[in-house]
Amino acid sequence: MSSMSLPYSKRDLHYDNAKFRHRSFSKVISQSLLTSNIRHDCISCSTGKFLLLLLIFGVACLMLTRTSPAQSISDARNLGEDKVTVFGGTKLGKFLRKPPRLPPRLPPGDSKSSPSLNSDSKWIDRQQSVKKAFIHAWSGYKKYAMGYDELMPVSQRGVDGLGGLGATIVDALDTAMIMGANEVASEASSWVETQLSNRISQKGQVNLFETTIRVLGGLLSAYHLSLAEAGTNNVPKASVYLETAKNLADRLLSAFTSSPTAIPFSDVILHDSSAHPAPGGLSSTSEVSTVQLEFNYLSTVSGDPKYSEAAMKVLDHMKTLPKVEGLVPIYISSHSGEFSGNNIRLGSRGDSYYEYLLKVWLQRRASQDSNLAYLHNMYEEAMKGVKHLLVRRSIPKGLVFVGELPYGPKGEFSPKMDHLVCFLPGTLALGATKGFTKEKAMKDNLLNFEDLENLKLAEDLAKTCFEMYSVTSTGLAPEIAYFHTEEYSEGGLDGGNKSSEYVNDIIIKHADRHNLLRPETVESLFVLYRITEDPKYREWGWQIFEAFEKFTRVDSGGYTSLDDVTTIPPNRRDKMETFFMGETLKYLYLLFADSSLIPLDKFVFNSEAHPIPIEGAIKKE
Ligand code: DMJ
Repeated sequence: MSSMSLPYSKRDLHYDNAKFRHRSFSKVISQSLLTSNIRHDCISCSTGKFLLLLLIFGVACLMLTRTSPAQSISDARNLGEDKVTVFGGTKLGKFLRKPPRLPPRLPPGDSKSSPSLNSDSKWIDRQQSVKKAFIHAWSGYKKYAMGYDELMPVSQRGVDGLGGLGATIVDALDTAMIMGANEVASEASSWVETQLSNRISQKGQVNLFETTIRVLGGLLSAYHLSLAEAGTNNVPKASVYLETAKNLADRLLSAFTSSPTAIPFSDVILHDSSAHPAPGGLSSTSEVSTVQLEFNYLSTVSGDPKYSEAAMKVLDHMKTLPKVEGLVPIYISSHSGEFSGNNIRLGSRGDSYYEYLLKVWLQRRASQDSNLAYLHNMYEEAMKGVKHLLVRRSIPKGLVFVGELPYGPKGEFSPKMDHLVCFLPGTLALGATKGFTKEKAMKDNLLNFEDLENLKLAEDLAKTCFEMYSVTSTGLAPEIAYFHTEEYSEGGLDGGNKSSEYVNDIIIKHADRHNLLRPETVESLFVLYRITEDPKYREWGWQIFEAFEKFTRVDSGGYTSLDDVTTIPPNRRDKMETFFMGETLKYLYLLFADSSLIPLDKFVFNSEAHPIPIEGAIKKE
């Protein structure tokens, strides 16, 4: 490849080593005792020994009496509708949480002078704003669309765009549980308990992928979280979630069993459990490879391997197919089992193939009986391919972006990047540290050169994804952006924010100016914040949240997608996608939460943001 296609040179890597000089509080105390003059003065006299003992006793007391973040939150806030109880304050917290990292509580007068307490309370406030937004979204859905898949908040009605399984309810349920939005959680859960099984046995055509990531994934997370919250294996609600999940998955399995190859059909008729290929027999590559986390977990908790076996055959088979430096075309035939066409991209129809290679490996890598190293190899090879073939820099300001190869590796490069590609910074960061903080991963020597390079790319791409928001008049990203390069430019198509440094780098075509309330950028900001602990990711997330509040909130209830993010006021599209409550608001809430809430070394988030426990990382169910 020419150097043009290798903007990601090794020279780009530089690390802020000062960050890794951080030492724990106890280490600081013990090291200063061992090394400073105080040691000589104190230890040589009995007053000194007494003082030393007093100091150690004091430190021990502080460590034992630190308040949990959840406790701090419930003390600090009372939102009225829902008493704020975050999972961390319940039994779930006891076994999911690492010791909280908040500082000890100071008397009221002192807290003003503490920058760390001030900044904690800023994030607690912001977290509560996200929770309020979630409750507002639910209030619109409940008023006008209860039982429908989605809310049309402007025309105040519901619509079934996903087969009629009340997808918003199931998508939102675990978010409500995580936020401690108790009223929403109880309304959503009673709908699931009383209505969903009937719907599943009566409804018609659903898409295997959409139903798996949203409905099956939502049920499985709710199952896990309700067991964890109760701290016991015998929770009636949890058994309903599990039974409903099995009922649904048993029907979805026909997509696998009806196909002549390992590649499942794309659609299932729920009421008769029949399955059908997409027109032309072509499935999206991302769809067939984005069901494994859910089917694997269902096998684990039901004790029946059939779900996992069917789903894992897809990846097993994909391992054997020819690829372009680990990259794959966006279509695959369920008739032949082969990829179709040459179109390679990490946006729509390609995206979560790469995401699940990593996450399925993370989910199962601790399990004794499976050797899934091939998934990690496929992931690593693909990321090398991304860096080699798809990553470039824009001009004039040098934003790093991921383009497409619509005609394969021999065809022309397209500097087009879907908003969907913004899942990639999060995935790259997760792949680099396996969910640990960068600090810990560095300290424990867990990062090889590839990991460091991927982490750097993750940070650069997260910036680009953020700039796709801040370059527009509304502060919201378009569905698709193009990047100005030596080979590609188009005038008069900027995002409208003339004060953005990147206004000449990002091109937004008229047809691509809509915003569907998508989660990918805030998802990546959340993962990058957890991993790097750099507060800029929280600030960026807050900026995005404020723009959602300003332009997409519908006063009567709910939030709406927009037609054009480059004009003010933007035309409203009249749809609240289920992933706004399932993903976007969940990731924003978690971005502002304590890092021990749904920790990344214990959970993988499915493609619809439903957390699924990593095998062996938390107690057996
Ligand atoms: C979600 O349904 C999932 O994240 C999916 O994998 C891709 N797109 C939407 C959200 O944008």
